[in-house]
Amino acid sequence: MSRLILVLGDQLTEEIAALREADRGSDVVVMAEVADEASYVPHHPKKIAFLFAAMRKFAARLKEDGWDVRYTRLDDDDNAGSITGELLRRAEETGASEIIATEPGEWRLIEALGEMPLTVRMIEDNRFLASHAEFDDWAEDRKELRMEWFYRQMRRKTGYLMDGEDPEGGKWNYDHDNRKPAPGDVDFSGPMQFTPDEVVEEVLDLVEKRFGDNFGTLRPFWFATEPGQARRALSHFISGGLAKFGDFQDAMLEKDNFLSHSVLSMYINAGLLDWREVCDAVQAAYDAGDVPLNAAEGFIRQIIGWREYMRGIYYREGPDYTRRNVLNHQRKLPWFYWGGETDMNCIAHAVAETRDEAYAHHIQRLMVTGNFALLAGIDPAEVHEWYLAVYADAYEWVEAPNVIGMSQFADGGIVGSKPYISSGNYIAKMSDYCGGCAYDVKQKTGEGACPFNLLYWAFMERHRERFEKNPRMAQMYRTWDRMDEAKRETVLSEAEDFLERMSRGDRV
Ligand code: FAD
Ligand code: DLZ
Ligand code: SF4
Repeated sequence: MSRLILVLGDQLTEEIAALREADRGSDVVVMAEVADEASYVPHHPKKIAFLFAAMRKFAARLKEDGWDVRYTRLDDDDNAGSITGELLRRAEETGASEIIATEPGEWRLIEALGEMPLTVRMIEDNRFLASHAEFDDWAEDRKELRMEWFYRQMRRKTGYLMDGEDPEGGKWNYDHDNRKPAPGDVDFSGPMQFTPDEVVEEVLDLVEKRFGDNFGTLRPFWFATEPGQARRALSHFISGGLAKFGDFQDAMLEKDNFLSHSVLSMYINAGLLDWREVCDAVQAAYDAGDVPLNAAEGFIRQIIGWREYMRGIYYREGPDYTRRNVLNHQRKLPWFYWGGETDMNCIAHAVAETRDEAYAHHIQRLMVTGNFALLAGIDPAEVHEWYLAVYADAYEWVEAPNVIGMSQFADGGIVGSKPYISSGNYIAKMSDYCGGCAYDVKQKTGEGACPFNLLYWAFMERHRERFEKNPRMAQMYRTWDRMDEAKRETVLSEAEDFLERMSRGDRV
């Protein structure tokens, strides 16, 4: 009897675990565009279009290769509306009683599959370097799960940038060389862009009709939607962007949305590119002498370090991770995250880029929108939903540890040893946003003072009990305590006033 092989929208590779277990002669592949997946958060239209187009093309390739693929389009009359509904419908149609699935990247779907009235065999996703067991082994009995130690293990395991037992160049991590402020301009032309073909155009029309009101601009649409294109985007980055990736990894420029970032995460996460292929290409560029060590190491660390580590945390911490809120932050996410107006140029710029591209680079996510949400005491569940919705690369397994853990410290310090907070100074140093801002980054209080400056100290004071003893924050508490008392009171009351005005919906 045939079995159903589930392939989800972010599992688009012939190498995916469930397909490797399947029998091309007798099993039936199930793929479905469904309303539930497209609307459990209001995804950016570009994200939906990217996945639907890539799914349709993948299904066509499988069919050409001789698979029996049952593909449901969003507007098909008999579309059951959910992944589990589609599986049930296909089970009835084919008489199959067993489903083979690759473990989904969100607990929500893992649980739904687990509750189905059919036998579901869930196989761990094989697209990662570290299995759950390996991560748990590493994490077991450690007091702190710091990424750096996990990363070193992954370097040894893969042999990337290794000189025998030692790291290439003598150091494991060149992060300190990767914090150069924004240059005047960058000579990388940005990610490779692709003209929509017929399949993509058809999907764009559908998405426009069904999701046109979601936050985010659909057209122009330039993403790769098949592996060959994604590979070309990778080569383009390796030859044009990688060399500068290290130096300007943390920089932000108003007129350049991408700087030297690869813009490959959406392709890697959806299965169009394999992490190994990406890292091999980086290692080869380094071996050929085309890129410096700090660039190659910085990039490889993001993939075999941060990316793998985040996944490990998500599955280890379990389904309640997205509801953690140790700082008890309750404020609603301000309207300007969804495109409302704000005078804060850094936020306005990061949100506009997010709206236009379904993309913002790491430091914009962490030190602009993330930093502000944390300083302003926004409910981390709302912050999490926003990030999950607006970025083309967002699935909970990678988004939640970045947001709940790294960015909002809502997990109490599992991912980070201290919260990622900064006043306006950091943004002024790393970007050119402050020059064009209605606020003055140098001003600490009074009319026109940068809100980050006020909120930074208000956050420190609000959470004194938790962070005062943190050795990495003690110096800042000493600076705050040395300030004149009247000034401290002014800072706190102006911060409070700012937050009240923001929550009332005034333009801030
Ligand atoms: P590059 O800067 O070129 O980095 C290279 C690759 O490294 C990326 O493609 C990605 O695969 C990997 N990578 C880098 N940093 C991380 C990280 N912290 N965690 C996991 N992988 C990483 N990444 C996602 O893939 N999906 C998300 O939903 C997501 N949400 C985030 C939310 C917040 C608040 C923060 C601070 C970070 C988030 N990240 C997320 C991580 C990172 O910002 C993105 O991976 C990166 O910006 C993608 O752009 P890029 O491909 O140009 O990356
Ligand atoms: C994100 C997404 C969207 C928008 N739509 C679909 C879909 O219609 N069908 C599908 O199989 N997958 C979709 N996805 C990706 C899933 O939401 C993703 O597989 C889970 O969140 C687990 O990572
Ligand atoms: Fe952002 Fe403050 Fe700079 Fe304005 S002055 S761009 S609010 S950091």
